Amino acid sequence: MKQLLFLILCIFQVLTLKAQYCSSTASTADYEWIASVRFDTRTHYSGPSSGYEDFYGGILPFRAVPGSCYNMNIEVDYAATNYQEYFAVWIDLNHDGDFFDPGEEIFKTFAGIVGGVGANITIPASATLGETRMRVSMKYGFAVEPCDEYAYGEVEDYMIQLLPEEPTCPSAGLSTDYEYIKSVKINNVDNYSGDNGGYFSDFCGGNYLNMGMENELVLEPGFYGNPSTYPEVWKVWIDYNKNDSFEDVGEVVHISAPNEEVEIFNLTIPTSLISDEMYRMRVSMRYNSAVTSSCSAYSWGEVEDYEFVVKDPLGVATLLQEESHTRAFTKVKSSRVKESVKINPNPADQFINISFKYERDIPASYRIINMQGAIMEEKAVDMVGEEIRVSVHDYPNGYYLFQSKICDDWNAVPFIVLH
Ligand SMILES: [Ca+2]
Ligand SMILES: [Ca+2]
Ligand SMILES: [Ca+2]
Ligand SMILES: [Ca+2]
Repeated sequence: MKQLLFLILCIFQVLTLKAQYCSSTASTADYEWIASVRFDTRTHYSGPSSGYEDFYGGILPFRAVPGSCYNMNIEVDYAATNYQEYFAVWIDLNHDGDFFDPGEEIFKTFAGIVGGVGANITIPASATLGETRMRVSMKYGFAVEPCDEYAYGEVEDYMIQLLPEEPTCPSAGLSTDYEYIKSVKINNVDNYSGDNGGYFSDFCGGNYLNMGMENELVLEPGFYGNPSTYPEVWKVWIDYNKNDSFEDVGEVVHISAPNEEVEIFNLTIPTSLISDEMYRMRVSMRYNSAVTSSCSAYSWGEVEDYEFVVKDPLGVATLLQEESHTRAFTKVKSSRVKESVKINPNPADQFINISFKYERDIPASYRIINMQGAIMEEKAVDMVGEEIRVSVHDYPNGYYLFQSKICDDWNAVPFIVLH
């Protein structure tokens, strides 16, 4: 019986030998640690550890198609002091249990960096498809190696799936003989592509969309023949819920009329998106009529896929995180006047309730302004402790300020309208 157990143990060891990667760890991650790793559209957040964290198999894996470019970002948190850190990322491209083969060191810094680090990464086209290990290391003071054991920092291991093709459904124009997508400009980042024969993607273009503000998109067609132009219908999707489909409710963000000109429109993104995360956008241009499905192939035109990071210049995410339902302040105006304002719900869809209280019976007024400074609503109030309900159902999605005025002194509480 003992011999049989020994034999089983030996077989088990042989089977698992392939996955015996060298260990690597910091002695402590108490002072600085890897707080998040973003690869393409997936982000994994974590806290400090004992110096090493193994997320291989425990979480949704990262994904990549060998030969394609992806954006990667590593964020650091510090307990108190901000130190200079060195970073590196390895992927076991040939699945042989080490990180030492050519090209497996996919990213490395040789200078100390305070805060996070980002990079565009192209996985070599020769990588073996399937699940493999990715090691992300951060070390205080010196460049880091794959099997390093050192004092301060953190090592995190992940699974990455190397796929034969993008998980999002394919879509393309079958001919660009007459028209193609020339460029897609997103907030001043000009993604010029020219004629790509029906499909083009670029996930490393450095595109961004701002939360809580309007974003300008400029879609430019290209035509052959002089002076020929043709009516084109543009359709734009965003995979807001990151399920590799553009077919969910609300994911069509723009459809144009048939148009021979440059198509320009403003886009407001939901504040439910997560700042600093990456989302995928599909742009299709089809001759004369809108494409029905985001997954179709059609005769004339072109499809382009992009990714953008969500930026939050107004601090909308912080606002939502801090007070998800009610935004309030209480301020002592003087020894005699105390004012408080509470707004809910926030974000609002149809209306906001404002509890607007001040302790003395003096004239006061309020107004609501949008981010361009236009006054949406203005009113005098003459009661102490007034409850106000304001309809916002025709307000565009975005960020607004409720301003109250007592004794010529303005105060502002921001709120969000999201339909
Ligand atoms: Ca961590
Ligand atoms: Ca290897
Ligand atoms: Ca193109
Ligand atoms: Ca989706």
